[in-house]
Amino acid sequence: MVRQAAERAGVEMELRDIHTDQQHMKDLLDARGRRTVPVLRIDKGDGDVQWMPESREIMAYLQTL
Ligand SMILES: N[C@@H](CCC(=O)N[C@@H](CS)C(=O)NCC(=O)O)C(=O)O
Repeated sequence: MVRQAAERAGVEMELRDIHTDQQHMKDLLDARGRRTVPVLRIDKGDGDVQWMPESREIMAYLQTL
């Protein structure tokens, strides 16, 4: 659903699969302490990175871009 919302919003994003990439799994666990997905990793470009969980919240955010 999140991927479809991103496509509808015309937002390009890198897809990271924690089940096929152990580094992505580690990054998620380091950031969130849990492996629940989806999580949107927002790189603000100034060194600040936000990890946004919850598909509904992510989809709402994508619509603001
Ligand atoms: N309320 C969350 C539910 C997320 C959720 O249940 N994710 C599942 C996969 S669809 C998951 O990551 N389960 C494994 C776990 O929580 O460790 C959302 O809508 O994003």
